[in-house]
Amino acid sequence: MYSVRMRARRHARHHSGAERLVPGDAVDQAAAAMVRRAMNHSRGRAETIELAIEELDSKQIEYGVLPDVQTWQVSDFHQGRRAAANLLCSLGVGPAAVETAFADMIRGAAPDGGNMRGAMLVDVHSGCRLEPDPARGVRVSRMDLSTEARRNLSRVLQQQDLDQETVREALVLAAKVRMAPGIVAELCWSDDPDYTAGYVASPERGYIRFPHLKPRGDRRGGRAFFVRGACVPLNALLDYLQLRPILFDRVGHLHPPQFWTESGS
Ligand code: WAQ
Ligand code: MG
Repeated sequence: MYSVRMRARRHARHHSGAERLVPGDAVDQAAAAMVRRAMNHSRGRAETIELAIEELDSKQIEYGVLPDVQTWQVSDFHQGRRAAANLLCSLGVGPAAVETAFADMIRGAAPDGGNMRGAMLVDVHSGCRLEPDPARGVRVSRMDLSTEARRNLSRVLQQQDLDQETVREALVLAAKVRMAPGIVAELCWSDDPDYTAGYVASPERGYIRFPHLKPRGDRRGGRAFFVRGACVPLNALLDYLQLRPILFDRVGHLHPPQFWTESGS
């Protein structure tokens, strides 16, 4: 198996990235698809594109199952953010951590107000950011779907018109993150100006989507991984997220969408 990673920059900032785990005979295709994506992106055309292709020992590859998926319908991004914040609290993420994550992602989580290339790590209790480089963040890689799981996932997602690359990729990333040591939850919304949906994923409740977590046209997006910072050594967590290869060969359930109500659901 090979790890194929892409990162692109534009105007001296993070533009887009992608990561796959594919057999040797699919490397060229995967790389070409990534280049195509960076060149035809809703954020504009990339100015520099870097590809990294590495062979991995297939004995090291672990297998996993994707989370269950559910959409919580919300009327706008204000309501979406309230719903996501409530859910995070119910999962054990403390108020300071929820506050840090939302404030930073709304402002642009990198120190210059731009998007980070990766995710921030937020301590569930103190709300402090723990990632070593707050401009770069932590980039999760070396995860993908098996060929069969990709087919099954498409079939499942089609039932609710969700079979898009954005959704499939987010699910795979969230699936790896929720298996990480010390992770309580993840909050994400896209940096794509036309894509307003986001999610909260957790070991406990799976992948819960919100159709609106930001206003349309907003180019800011990001990810926050909420961690029990006192319980796991940071290096073990970083190694897991960046280096451990995981192939998801089983899909979870797709639950019917639900309307979120202010009183809590
Ligand atoms: N590792 C860590 N952080 C990442 C990674 C990664 N591999 N890829 C992206 N990020 C961070 C980075 O800060 C991006 O700016 C931000 O996440 C958003 O990335 O169910 O499209 O690829 O409808 O724009 C979620 C909803 C879509 C899907 C998420 O994220 C659904 C999305 P994007
Ligand atoms: Mg994006």
